Amino acid sequence: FDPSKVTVLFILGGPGAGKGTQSIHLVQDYGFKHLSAGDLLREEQDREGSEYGQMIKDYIKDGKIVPMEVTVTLLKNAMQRELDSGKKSRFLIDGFPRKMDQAVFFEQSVCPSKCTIFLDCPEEVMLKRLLNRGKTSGRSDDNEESIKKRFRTFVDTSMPVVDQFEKEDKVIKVLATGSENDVYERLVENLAKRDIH
Ligand code: UP5
Ligand code: MG
Repeated sequence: FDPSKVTVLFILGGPGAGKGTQSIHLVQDYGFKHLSAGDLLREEQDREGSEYGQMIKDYIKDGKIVPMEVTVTLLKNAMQRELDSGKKSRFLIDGFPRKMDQAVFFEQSVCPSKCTIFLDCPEEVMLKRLLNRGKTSGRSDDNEESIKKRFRTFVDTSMPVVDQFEKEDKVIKVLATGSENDVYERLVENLAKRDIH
């Protein structure tokens, strides 16, 4: 996609940092199309006849990162559908890229990102939120064992992506503790500083 016509922002942060929650606000106020990589994978997992269903299921339960060919294809198709329908051309991509090679591949073969919102949240806060959500979410990875694995994967594999973008001065870092509204207020302030409206 042509970066003069299409805008891509990533929103990253550990499991339970509030990516999905804050994305809802950003969609309302900034007119983004929200694409959650995790949601797209869960949809594909449940799609009848998907050749990747079982693999996605196993990876998610184990907190491991699904091979990027699958995720990038899902994202690219979702972007194309949105553009074809003549709707939005500003995309907020949630929970992707989670590994350095995915970041490089996406920016080279799909579209370079404008910047990355990083929701910075301590593990004990995220753990509490996820266990709480787990009571009703039905997500196969909202249990203590899977959550611990997701935390490890985040620290070992996904955090280096944020560090790399930070070196390129492309990260908007926001403290993600406190109430949903507290976080959103900080986020709006920081976006304004970067001239994102
Ligand atoms: N909540 C949110 N903000 C709050 C606040 N300020 N105060 C109090 N409560 C707050 O929030 C989580 C919970 O906390 C909710 O109940 C919310 O109400 C509450 P949410 O906004 O859902 O947080 P989010 O960061 O989106 O957490 P999520 O669990 O979605 O993060 P993950 O990164 O773990 O999940 P994702 O769906 O992105 O990925 C799942 C799996 O898919 C990965 O582990 C991986 O296996 C796979 N995957 C890939 O392989 N590749 C990808 O590119 C993407 C995913
Ligand atoms: Mg999410």
